[in-house]
Amino acid sequence: MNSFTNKDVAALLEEIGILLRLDGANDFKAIAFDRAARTLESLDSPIASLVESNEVTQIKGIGKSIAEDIHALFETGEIPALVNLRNKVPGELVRWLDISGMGPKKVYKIHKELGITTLDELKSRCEDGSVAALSGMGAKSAEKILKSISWMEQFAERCRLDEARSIADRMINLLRDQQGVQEISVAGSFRRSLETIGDIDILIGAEADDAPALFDRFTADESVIEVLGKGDTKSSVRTREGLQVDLRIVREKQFPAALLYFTGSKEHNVALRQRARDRGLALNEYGLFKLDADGNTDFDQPVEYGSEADIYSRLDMNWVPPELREDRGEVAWFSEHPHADLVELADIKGVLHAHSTWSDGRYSIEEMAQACLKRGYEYLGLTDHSRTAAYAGGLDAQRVQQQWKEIDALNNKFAAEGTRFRIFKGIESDILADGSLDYEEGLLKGFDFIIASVHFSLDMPADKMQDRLTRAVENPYTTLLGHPTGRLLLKRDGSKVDLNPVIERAAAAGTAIEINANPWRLDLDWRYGNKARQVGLKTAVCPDAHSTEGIDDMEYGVRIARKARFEAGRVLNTLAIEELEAHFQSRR
Ligand code: DGT
Ligand code: CA
Ligand code: CA
Ligand code: ZN
Repeated sequence: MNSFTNKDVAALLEEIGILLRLDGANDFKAIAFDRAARTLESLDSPIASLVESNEVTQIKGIGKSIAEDIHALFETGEIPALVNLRNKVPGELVRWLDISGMGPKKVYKIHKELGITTLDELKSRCEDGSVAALSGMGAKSAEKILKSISWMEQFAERCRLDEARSIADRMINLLRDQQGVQEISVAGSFRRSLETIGDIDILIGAEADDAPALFDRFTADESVIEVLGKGDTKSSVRTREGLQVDLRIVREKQFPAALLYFTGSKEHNVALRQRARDRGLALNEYGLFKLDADGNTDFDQPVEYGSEADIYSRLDMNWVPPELREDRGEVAWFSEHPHADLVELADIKGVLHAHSTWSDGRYSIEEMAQACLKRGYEYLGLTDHSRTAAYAGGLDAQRVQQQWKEIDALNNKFAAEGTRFRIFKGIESDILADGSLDYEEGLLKGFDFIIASVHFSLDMPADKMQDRLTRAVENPYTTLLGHPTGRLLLKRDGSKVDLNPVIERAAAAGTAIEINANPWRLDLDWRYGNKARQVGLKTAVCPDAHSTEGIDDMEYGVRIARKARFEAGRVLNTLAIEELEAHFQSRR
């Protein structure tokens, strides 16, 4: 019997849904797989045990034929329907889905009508006008596709934090318990929580004798599609996701210095090496050494250390959290301060910025609230879309009033049960082109809090956008500015706007700017962190959840908030219910 987690199975079913659509199948057939995948993701018991007790068909949302697919998976390790589809649907069509605005239907249409399968072919057919000539396409669509492809090419080599995370987790889990592993850590940009990752760096401390077997295990993993290099100290592979993973093995004694070196950034390393030189020392990936009379590294005179913190202390400074190692003032700070009080996931007390079926979310308000409760949160700040966002089911004034009644009823229920949980009445109000919010003042007054976000005309001139955002943050009803540039990482550029003046005005007005935790966004960019700290800007780490699983994106947002040097005290959703309510009221 093979073993799969609910998440594994959900991912495979989701893939079937996507491939079915790319194969031109009926929508209802694909939807059945989507629904089964969603069901599995939110299932409380492990699917494996339901397979064993033959109870899969009893799960609501999973029909007989999908149940058979799941049984086949556990028995044979694969789902025949998926194997067929993978053979039948050209692999590169899946990449077309990364093009902004390209759904499976469009992909299928272009693929069939023009008889093409590769990105290169798509590109040239956009250029020669064939795509524009298809019914329902036009020159504008073709141009959009071209722009998006050029983006993809530019970033083909990088991936998002969530994608890197699943690959890094898998590799670390694979290697951690192998014979001879004394220490193991991820290093590089992933350890620094950069918003996109070029390749994953893994470091192991082990005896030289154990290294070959570890490299063998690494390169033989089933997720590896190509071995890029294999040596005595380093191996590199490409995984089926297309990402490179580097594994380096050093002696346990050398591990802290190597970890420091391979965590980077290069700029941070350069600053540390200079600091070492100033103290008559040489710092490199092998360790810390004295300099000889000529100023060269004297490998015969090593300086003892047992941890990264020891090495920093030899350089007269304190340990720097990896997120901050970007040479943006951290070396000076940690030579004077013991820590930077960075916010932690455990500090986060509630969820702000979430959508329900009232607009474009997948779950009811109650389901979203229960999902928050289950994760230990105290409140849900519900923010469905406002009326201008009609494409996303934005609420008109009447629907807002109806939603408030539902929220009141749920809150009363929580109170009656003695459950310490509150749903705050929020809205994600569109910021109109002139910077105003989306409802009349009379209605705005009734919300507990308001997130103001730009969802259209993202590409207006930078100075106009600056005015638009400034007006929005200075509106007394705005609690929080949502995803300030609207970027989608590796996919779509955000608004071209200098946010520094907006941050100043927001801080002066007491308006916070969110760190959108969706790994596609991570917007506010952490690079504005120093500016934000100077002016005392507050933030909230917001999952922008459109489903219950979306709430778990919080983790990525916290990583970025740390990277931007936010302390818990400047993060609104570290406040307890009553404190947050008081904050909302003080903004009225
Ligand atoms: P990435 O992979 O592009 O997202 O970014 P990193 O930072 O993970 O870069 P990577 O994988 O090329 O190298 C990992 C770390 O190793 C890097 O952050 C610093 C260190 N490193 C690599 N090459 C050099 C170098 O030539 N000089 C210095 N000072 N450090 C280096
Ligand atoms: Ca890397
Ligand atoms: Ca690397
Ligand atoms: Zn939004």
